[in-house]
Parts: sequence; C-alpha cells; structure tokens
Amino acid sequence: MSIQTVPTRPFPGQRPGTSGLRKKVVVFQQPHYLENFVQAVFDTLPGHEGQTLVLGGDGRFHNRVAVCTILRMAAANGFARVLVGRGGLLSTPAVSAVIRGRGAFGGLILSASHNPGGPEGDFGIKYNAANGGPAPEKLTEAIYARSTEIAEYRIEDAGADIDFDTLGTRTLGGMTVEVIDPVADYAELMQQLFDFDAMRAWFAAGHRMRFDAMSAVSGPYARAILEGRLGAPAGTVINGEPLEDFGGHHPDPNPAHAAELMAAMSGPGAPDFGAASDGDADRNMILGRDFVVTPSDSLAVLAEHATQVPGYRAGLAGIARSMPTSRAADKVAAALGIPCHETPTGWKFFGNLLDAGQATLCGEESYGTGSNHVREKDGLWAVLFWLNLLATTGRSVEDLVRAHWARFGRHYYSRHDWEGIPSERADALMAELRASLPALAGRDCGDGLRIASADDFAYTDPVDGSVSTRQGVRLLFADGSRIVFRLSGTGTEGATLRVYLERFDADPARHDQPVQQALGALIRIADEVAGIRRHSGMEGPTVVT
Ligand code: VG1
Ligand code: CO
Repeated sequence: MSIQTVPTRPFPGQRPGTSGLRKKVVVFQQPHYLENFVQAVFDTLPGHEGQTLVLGGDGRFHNRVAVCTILRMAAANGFARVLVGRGGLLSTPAVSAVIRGRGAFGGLILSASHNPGGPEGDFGIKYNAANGGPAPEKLTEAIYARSTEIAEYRIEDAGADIDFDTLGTRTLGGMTVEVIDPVADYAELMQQLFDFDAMRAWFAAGHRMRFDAMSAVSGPYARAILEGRLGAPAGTVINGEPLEDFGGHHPDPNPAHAAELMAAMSGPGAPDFGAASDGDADRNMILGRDFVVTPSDSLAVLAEHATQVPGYRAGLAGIARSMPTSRAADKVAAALGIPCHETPTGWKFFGNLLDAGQATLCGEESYGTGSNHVREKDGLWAVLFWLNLLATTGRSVEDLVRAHWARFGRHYYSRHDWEGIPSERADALMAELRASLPALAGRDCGDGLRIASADDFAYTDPVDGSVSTRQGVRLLFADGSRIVFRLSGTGTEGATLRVYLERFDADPARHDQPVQQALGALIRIADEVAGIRRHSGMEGPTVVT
C-alpha cells in the first residue's frame, strides 16, 4: 500500500450551510468532489496527525462509498485511528457521544439529515470537533476558504474492500481502523441519564408506545433501548430498518411527513405515547393520543419537569433556544430563575454555551431538543426524557402540556415553509423585506396587531464574542406576537422560505383554538409585509408544521 497524492481543482459552492455541506447525491458522485471537501477539512485542522477520528453516517445512499474514501484519506493524512460504526452507521448524537466518551480529536458525520435520500436524493457531510459539537462558523468558513484553493488530496491506495461490517480492529496503511458497535456507547449514556427502572415498569403496566424510525438510522438505537433494555413489546418500533432511500419518504418527523404515525396515534385504541425521529436521529416529534406537541412546547415542558429525571436532578444552569423557537421556554426559565439564551438557527451556536456551563437544555422549533450530555440535538434522548416523565408522574402527554399552558400560557406556534422558490426571487423577497425594516416599526396591521419593532437578528456569542449577522428578519408586535422570516440553509434545490409565527395567549379559556386559526391574522400580515405570494408566484406554503 502507498499514499497517493492526487491533483485536483476546486469545486465552487463547498460552503457548509446550517448543518454541514449538503448536495444532491449526483454532485457528491463527481470524481474528487467528496475528496476535495474532506482534504479541506483535514488541512484546516492543525495537529490531527496521530489522533483519533470518529466516522459514521445515517446509512443513506452513498454512505458506504464515502466511508471507504474517508478511511483511505484519514490514513493518508496521518490519523492514528478511526473509530467507525459497524456498517458505516452512527447517528449524529452517537457520533457526538463517541467523540466525547473516547476523547477523540473530532468526527465526520455523513448525513443530509431530514432531506430525502436515494440516488436522486441528497447526501451530506459535517465535521464535529473535540467537544462533540458541530464545527463553529469560524471553522466552517476556514474549511470553505480552503476548498476554494485546493490543488491536491492524499489518499491511501487501498482499493475499496475495507471491511467495516465486522466488529474489531484492522490496519489500513499506518492507521488502525476500529469497527465499533454503533449503539453501545450511546445506550450506556442514556442509561446513566434516565430512570430505566421506572420506564420498564411503565411498559410492564401495559402502557403502549409507538416509535417511528422512518427507515432511518434511529431504528437500531430505538430497538436496542426501547424493546431491548426497557422491555417494550416487539413492534413498538416501526420502520426500524435503516434503508438507503428511507423507503422513498422524507425522514422528517413532523405531522406532515410522519403520516403513518399520525394515523396510528389517533382514535381510542391509539398508544399512550408516539414519537419519531429523522434521518440522522437528532430530531424528535412527540405525540400523545390524538395530541401533537410542538417542539417549542416540548422544550418548555422538559425544562419545567427536568428535576424529575436523574440526569438533571441538580437543576438547570440555563436554557438556550434558537431565535425562531417560541418563547414558551423563556417563561419556564424566568420561573426557575435561570437565563434563557436566544441564538441563531443551527445547533453549532449552542456549543459554546454548553461548554461554558451556561445552558443545560437547548431546543429548536424544527423538532430539535438536546442537553449538555452531548453537543448535538438528540432525538431518542428527547423521547426517553418524555417517557421518563410519563413514567414518574403517571400523567399523559396531553395532561402535561395542558397543565403547562394553564400555568404559563399558550404560545400558539406554526412554521410555514415555501419550498422550491427560484433563488433570485427568494433573495429579492428578503432584500425588499430588509429594505422595508426602518419603516415597519409602529405600523398598525389591523386585528389589534401593531409592530413594535422590526430588525434583522444578529447574535454576539457571549463566550467568544464572535458576531453572526443576518440571521432572520423579525417583526415583534406590541402584544408579544412575532413573525420571523429566513431562508433555509439546508436545502439543495432553489430556496426555501421559512415563516415562523407565534402568538401568546395567557387565558386557559382560549387554549383550544385550532392553531392556524389562532394565527390567522399573523399569516395575513406575513404575506402583506413580505409579499410572499407576489414574489414566489405560489398560492400557499408547501409544508405547514
Ligand atoms: C433546519 C432547521 C434548523 C436545524 C437544521 C439542521 O435548518 O431549521 O433548526 O438546526 O435544519 O437540522 P434550515 O437552515 O433549513 O432552516 V438537521 O436534523 O436537518 O441536521
Ligand atoms: Co437531523
């Protein structure tokens, strides 16, 4: 075996978005495309020689090819050891847990998360640092800069027959490849955080749950923990086999894309608890019988009851939420006397707060919840947290949420996604909206809604002082309602406009309105102010969650 140095030329557009580099599979299949990006990552990481790298992905189409390539490149770039999940599989939170638990230098995660997979679908890659968390913006920008000037990459001339399907240790050039059980480290960590005895008793008492793994990577984790360690009946986990194309579905756990689970959770015979997670198992959706929990409410309820759970018995240092996430968690933080931080969208912004001990729980409206146990959002963790609460309080999902609303008020919340807008049109919409900001404050929009202030969200990281600008246009209304507009940074086709709508109602007598109705005036105002239909040429949003 020998190390080859391969000449190459830069590809345009290798700038990581909200969460890593995501492109169509056919883009990643171009010769040198993945290699260029991986070499740009390694070139940007001084001191990686002799260190340990963690590697795994969500099992989507192209995962195995990419694992082979990266193993050969890691060997040629001087890593001493790669820990790779068996079959090339590791969920995003599991990578984070393995990096932290085994003191690795960093990790590469192969996933386009909630984006569809298969030959026609998307692929993605992301670098996580030694704290287990996504590379901060400074690092992703450096990787991008390196990708624009790359002239060669190094790869071990090893052929494609590297065995990563059987546990154990082998060598590749001068490097050790250790194939690890993708579930073991993660399951141990969960057992340390949660009251497994109480959860076992909950199942033993006949309570029922359904977990939809959406044919993605959470299947093996959910089966091992729910059906294995917790004794839930076989069949509790559905779609538990990871498929390269996720069965042709969007592995995106929300009421629109998890239709099978939604149907199963409705009616008198439905299970007590329903949950789902996404492609790489870092998102979660929480359902009761005939009852949907919004992710923003979920974060708030977990925070409210955190001390019921062994891992959080000592209380929370703080909460952090992304800016578009509803302010339900802020109310809980205020009641607990702890800070609630507001960050830009994307988990990479929580890393510093978690490392500095300023936040214990974090959440995003996009079905992401997590804590300081890893540095990623964690789908199954959130599900186990809810299960722990159901088991120790003896209450139902709906009961916990309604009690929360009664105490803190209800934050009606919805996100409207306008997908597939031609990029120039979406850019024009945002430019016009930004230009109109100075004139918006004070505007009376009817229905009792007056814009108190309007701005483009900017964030100064309290730990390292780094500044991130243009993170979403906000309309803040005098009654506390909000509309937020931003363009997605994870899509691979055209642009997706996300419109986030929030309205607070303190009165329990009004906590039973249909959500879209409660937000009706805000939906009207969003279109009036931003000209969404005019710019997009579309009649309505493509996905409403
Ligand atoms: C979306 C979500 C964001 C999340 C990101 C990655 O980003 O809005 O909250 O952190 O996906 O999640 P965007 O830029 O498309 O709005 V995952 O589970 O796809 O890695
Ligand atoms: Co994900």
